[in-house]
Amino acid sequence: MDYDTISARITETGMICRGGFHPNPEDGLPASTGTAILAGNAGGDFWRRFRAEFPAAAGDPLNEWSGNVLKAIAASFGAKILFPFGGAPHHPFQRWAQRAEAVYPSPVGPLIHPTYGLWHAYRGLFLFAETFSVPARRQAPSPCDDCDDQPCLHTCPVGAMTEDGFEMDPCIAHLAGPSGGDCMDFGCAARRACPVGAQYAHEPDQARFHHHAFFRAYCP
Ligand code: B12
Ligand code: SF4
Ligand code: SF4
Repeated sequence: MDYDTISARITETGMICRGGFHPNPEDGLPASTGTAILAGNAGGDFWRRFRAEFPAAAGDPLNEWSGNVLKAIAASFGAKILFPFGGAPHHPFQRWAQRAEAVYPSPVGPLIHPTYGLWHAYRGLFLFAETFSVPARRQAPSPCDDCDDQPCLHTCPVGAMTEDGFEMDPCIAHLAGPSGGDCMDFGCAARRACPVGAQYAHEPDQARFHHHAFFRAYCP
């Protein structure tokens, strides 16, 4: 087994390989795991591929689609796979991601990536019994370290992004109201205010899909 082969298979799907690590007991993975490889997405390739296969997607087929695609890859390699979705208890994907690649907690919740900014997500973690080499974790600091203005914390029209975390109630109330359309149609304004990785920001169709799904799931 080798990292480049797995990475190439993931790239064929429109997703990307997000690094890997050799688990230790604190990672909470099965002791039989020699190597863990993370798959995720950033940028438009992933979205266009999904849309080509689900042109009029309703509900939440994105998890179903990415889950099926990654399950097939795992089976072909004889690997196990874990997913970030599927209800509580949630797997600690953000913790695993920080083991696999240079990503850091941002003030607003999602991990920030030096290239993709806040515009990336995780889709699955492959567990291989074999121990094989993975690329060294990139040495890049958090973009937040040099961001004095922190526009992500000062742009939300209802102050739902705070230094103490994300407050869902004011966000959902705003999305339901007459001025919530900007976030519903173009995505979270606070996230869009971050200057890092702007070229990876969601396309309007993708932004609408995610925000409508978020709203449907959490609107009381
Ligand atoms: C529940 C959940 C939510 C809830 C609550 C979020 C929360 N902050 O608690 C709600 C519905 C609000 C939500 C919203 C969103 N979410 Co969400 N969510 C999840 C989910 C399913 C579980 C999170 C969890 O409780 N994990 C369990 C704990 C034990 O895992 P963990 O890795 O240890 O994670 C926590 C700690 O590591 C801690 N943390 C992270 N870094 C550090 C560093 C230190 C030093 C410490 C002490 C702690 C700490 O923060 C994590 C979350 O609480 C994850 C998927 C997953 N399985 O992780 C996605 C996930 C976190 N969400 C994601 C995203 C993109 C979003 C949204 C932007 C968009 C959306 N999908 O609607 C919004 C953003 C809201 C916001 N500002 O936080 C992405 C984040 C990707 C990234 N770049 O990091 C994830 C990873 C899903 C994915 N498929 O990639 N989400
Ligand atoms: S706006 Fe600045 S502080 Fe906020 S996530 Fe982006 S880089 Fe980090
Ligand atoms: S979606 Fe809009 S209302 Fe909700 S946190 Fe982002 S900017 Fe604020």
